[in-house]
Amino acid sequence: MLLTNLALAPMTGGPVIADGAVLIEGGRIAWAGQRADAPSGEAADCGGRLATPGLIDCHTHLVHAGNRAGEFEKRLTGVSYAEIAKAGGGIMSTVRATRAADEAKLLSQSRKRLEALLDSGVTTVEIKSGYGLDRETEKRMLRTARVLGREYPVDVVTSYLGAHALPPEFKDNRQGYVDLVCNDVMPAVHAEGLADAVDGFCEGIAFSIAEMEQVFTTARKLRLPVKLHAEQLSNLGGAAMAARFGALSVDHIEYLDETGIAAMAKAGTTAVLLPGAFYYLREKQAPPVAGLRAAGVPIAVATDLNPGSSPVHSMLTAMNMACVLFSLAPMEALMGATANAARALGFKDRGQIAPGMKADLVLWDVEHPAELAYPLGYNPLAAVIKSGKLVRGTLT
Ligand code: DI6
Ligand code: FE
Repeated sequence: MLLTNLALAPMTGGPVIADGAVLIEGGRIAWAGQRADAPSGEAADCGGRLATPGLIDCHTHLVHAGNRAGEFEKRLTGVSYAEIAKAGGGIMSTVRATRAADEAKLLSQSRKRLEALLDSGVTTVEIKSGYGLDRETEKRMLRTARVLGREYPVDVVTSYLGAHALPPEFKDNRQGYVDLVCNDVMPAVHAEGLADAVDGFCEGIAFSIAEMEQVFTTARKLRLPVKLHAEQLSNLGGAAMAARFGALSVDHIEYLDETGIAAMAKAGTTAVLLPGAFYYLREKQAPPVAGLRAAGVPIAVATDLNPGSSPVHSMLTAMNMACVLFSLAPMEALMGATANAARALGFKDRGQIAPGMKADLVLWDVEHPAELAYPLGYNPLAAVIKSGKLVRGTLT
């Protein structure tokens, strides 16, 4: 299939191609470039729309049960996210709801969230566990994520986030829980092929550096790549520790310092910015974007779609927030939602419009890519091509 008469944002480092064409063969991009140079053959006219790589949301907690709008009301009266967590709300409130939900209920609630996310042009999504904290519920969450990947035209990659919060049954036995994560649940989800990576939350209200090191050491033994929620509310040095384990990404990083940036640059770790959480928690300290740029650390952007700190269901919204709140350039935000998000997930076969890449493309009714990150609540999506197949909209 040859697509012509489209502007191309290839996200390969090259410029936007005003009058481009893309040849798709066998679910892959066979050729991309100026229309004048296109191979001959039957062509579909795309009406001058802009084509970007399919968007990649590299950090979500979209499989969960329940709702935390009540906490939103509390936070608006001045109670902090950390205070709510300490009082047994926050993540634990979603853990209770998720433990109580069977697979059918988890699926039906999660489908609606995924459908919203797909409306924003997402063709690959990462989904974490972490609201079960016991073996069976963690497995149920990850199984649900796998089912969603079969039901919808999207590639789902999963992360086991056992080290998300300390479950109440281990309240006086932190090491007992870390042992459960390392010796029981992680090997179990790995054995069933349910986890593509291992994640953790390194924070005063969650797990320490020493605890996360144990989790990552086990992940390394199982050859599972790691990533970390770090330096979100304070600077514990989690980013540098994760970089020592060759982490794919370190996420949030509002409080990241120069040492952490240097460690990430050296390890080739991607920085994942989650402006939705920053927005909802009304954080004051923005991540060190200038330092990341200067050190050459790739910057990705994700929704962090979760019921507490970031009920954001659109990659376009996350891109907008990354521009407005963190001063990313619109093209940087798009890079963060495509090529750099692919890196954050360890993919080399997507996130760019280039020969050999998966043919995951979105066509937009815009003239320039900056228009994608500019409006809020407006969706210029015109068509989605997933693995070479038109799965939404029309080509012209
Ligand atoms: N950081 C986050 O942004 C999510 N988890 C985490 O470790 C939020 C989880 C929640 O509030 O439910
Ligand atoms: Fe998160």
